[in-house]
Amino acid sequence: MTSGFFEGIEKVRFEGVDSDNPLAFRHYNPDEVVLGKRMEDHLRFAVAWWHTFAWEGGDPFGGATFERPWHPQDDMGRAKLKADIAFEMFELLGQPFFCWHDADIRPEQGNFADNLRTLEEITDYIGEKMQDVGTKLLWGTANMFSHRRWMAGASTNPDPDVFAFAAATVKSCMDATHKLNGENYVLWGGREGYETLLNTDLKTELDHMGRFLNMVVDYKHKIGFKGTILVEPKPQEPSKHQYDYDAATCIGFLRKYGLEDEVKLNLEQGHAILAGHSFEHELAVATAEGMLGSIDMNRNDYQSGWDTDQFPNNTPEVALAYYYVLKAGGFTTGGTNFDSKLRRQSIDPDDLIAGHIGGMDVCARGLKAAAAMIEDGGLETELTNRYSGWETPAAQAMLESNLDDITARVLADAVNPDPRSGRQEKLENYVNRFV
Ligand code: XUL
Ligand code: CO
Repeated sequence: MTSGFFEGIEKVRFEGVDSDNPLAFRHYNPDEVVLGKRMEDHLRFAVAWWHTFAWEGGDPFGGATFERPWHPQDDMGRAKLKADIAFEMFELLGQPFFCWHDADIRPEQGNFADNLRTLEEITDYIGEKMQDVGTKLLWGTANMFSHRRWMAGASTNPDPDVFAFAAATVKSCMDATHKLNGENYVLWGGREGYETLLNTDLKTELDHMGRFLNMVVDYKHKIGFKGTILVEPKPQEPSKHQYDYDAATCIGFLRKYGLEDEVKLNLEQGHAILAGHSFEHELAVATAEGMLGSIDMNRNDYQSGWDTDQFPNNTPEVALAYYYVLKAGGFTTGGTNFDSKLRRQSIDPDDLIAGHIGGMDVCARGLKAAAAMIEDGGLETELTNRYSGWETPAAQAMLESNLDDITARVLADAVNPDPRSGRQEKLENYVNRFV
């Protein structure tokens, strides 16, 4: 028996581009083979419990608009109802994965012992539903930003007791993720940053964060968790400045604390935009370092300046994102999480379904365009041509030489290079042929 929340909505099916059914897939066909692999296995879609089920529709000027049957979220009975309805939605959409924060799935109890007890109870309950429905856990994570205890940070908090509470919380969430066969464990530094440098010892806080992450990695090995540990860059919000600013900053941090072989990145489109980058920039930085883990494919409003977490709807952008994912060899443990929330006026149950359908369709189109570009090979050929001068033995030898010898050769051969076109417009036109 279902809860009736999605009454009248049928299982969403692929009907192709000519369908006018608003609740059908036009592009996402899980079984369609793209570059030798099923689309579902390329994209590895996940629903984010936080934004889809826990967010109530509030903003700084007004409270909840959604008024779901599982609100208010302060009671275990309603936490279970929320799980029931979540799995009804996974089934309707054919979602292969989902993601959670501890605070999304169980009510906050105000103390660690009761948080632990209720987390164990709800994750056992969710584990049974996973058996029935077949939706798997892409990642689990700890919410160390909502409760007031975290207001000055978790592992970076000046109070060692908050560091301790954070360590115990992450251990409990890693245990729960491991129990549910999660494929990754995420740490987004929600309040790991500062509001003002006037009260912040930046070096101490970063050292504590590095030590904390090392403990997380040690614990992963201790319990035999085979998934990937991921950190998620974001430049600001909720803190004025977040330590995990962007992919490059995270990579530098991981190297400094000896974690570069243990931790990868969960990159989010909206966070890239907030950092003043394109999403493909963040993906290219991570893949250049072999550190691409997973993605949160929620888009940011380009005019807002804050994190709007909308479902993706820009195919050309998404195509370039998957181009880098495919070039990196595709996802291993990672996937495409929609860390997206409805707009607060979208209060109907079928808005939830439509949001995910739209996101999945745009990603499917993007993936197909990216695959076509890979198959055509045009961008790769351009790159090879552009850097072909470096293929000569003389050019390679220069990299092993020194400024004196190079200068001598520049003088002897009267080296005087002719500038060459970067061909950007031609390349943009090329990409537009595929999207
Ligand atoms: C916050 C955000 C989080 C992380 C997990 O901006 O994106 O949902 O993905 O904590
Ligand atoms: Co996210």
